[in-house]
Amino acid sequence: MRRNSVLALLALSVPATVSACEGECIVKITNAYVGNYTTPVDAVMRILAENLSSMLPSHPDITTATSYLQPLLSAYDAAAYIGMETAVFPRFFHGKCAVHGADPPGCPNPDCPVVCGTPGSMVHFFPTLRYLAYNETRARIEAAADPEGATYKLVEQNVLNAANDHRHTMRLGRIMPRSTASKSKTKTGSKAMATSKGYPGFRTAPQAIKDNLKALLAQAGAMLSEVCEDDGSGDSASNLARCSWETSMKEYILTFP
Ligand SMILES: *[C@@H]1O[C@H](CO)[C@@H](O)[C@H](O)[C@H]1NC(C)=O
Ligand SMILES: *[C@@H]1O[C@H](CO)[C@@H](O)[C@H](O)[C@H]1NC(C)=O
Ligand SMILES: CC(=O)N[C@H]1CO[C@H](CO)[C@@H](O)[C@@H]1O
Repeated sequence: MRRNSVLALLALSVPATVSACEGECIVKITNAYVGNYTTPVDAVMRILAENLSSMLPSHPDITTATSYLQPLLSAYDAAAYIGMETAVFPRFFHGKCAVHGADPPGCPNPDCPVVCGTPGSMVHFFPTLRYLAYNETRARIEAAADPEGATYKLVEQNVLNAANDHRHTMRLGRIMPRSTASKSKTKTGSKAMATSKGYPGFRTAPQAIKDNLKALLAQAGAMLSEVCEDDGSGDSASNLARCSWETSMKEYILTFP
């Protein structure tokens, strides 16, 4: 189905006047990048969940820890498409290549050395395209993890609720064994009760958890950088080895007229 429509589009387009990447071309290339980024973004979520789990006294499993982080992923998902489209197209790859009505040599396809909104130009400036997509994804993740934002507050509330539930469970857990405990265990039980009653952590723990969560989420952008192997060289040809998808992306881009 999809293949047919691409072929139909190719057949319909007149090669003499190659259009800039517009409409379906923009939508599909944007979707391809957002789609490819689901893997590294999920990897970041997993690292965050693992860290979060080790930070919480209950050490929840990864699925549970991920559920606390769900608002983060939802915020990213909601912003990913429009953010990517804006970062790649209006901001950089826009317009036709023709200068005074004539296409410069090598333009528009398949390797157009002029920055313009054609598939050929996107292929020629692939390292820039790759970097724009990465930078945008990183900015979206960082925005979602911003401690001043509404998303962050939701995650924080989930985490504090989890920590609170755990404290209640622990309290019950300590009372129960004591009531059924043999005499030899009573001493330990009483000690545990005394500790939990005057538990200094009851007041300080939420603040410590808040601080740890803040430090953790501040690392989200850096985690994507590690997952993608961002070496800090921006749009250089060798950068972002793990978030490049160079061969398949170039092929895909050139399926557009
Ligand atoms: C990277 O993303 C930030 C935040 O969206 C933006 O301000 C900046 O211009 C971007 N840099 C590039 C090179 O696109
Ligand atoms: C997150 O976990 C990784 C390994 O699991 C560890 O190296 C890193 O220090 C942790 N980061 C934070 C901010 O807790
Ligand atoms: C790893 C991955 O998701 N690669 C895909 C990136 O996008 C292109 C174009 O849609 C696909 O062909 C790749 O399979």
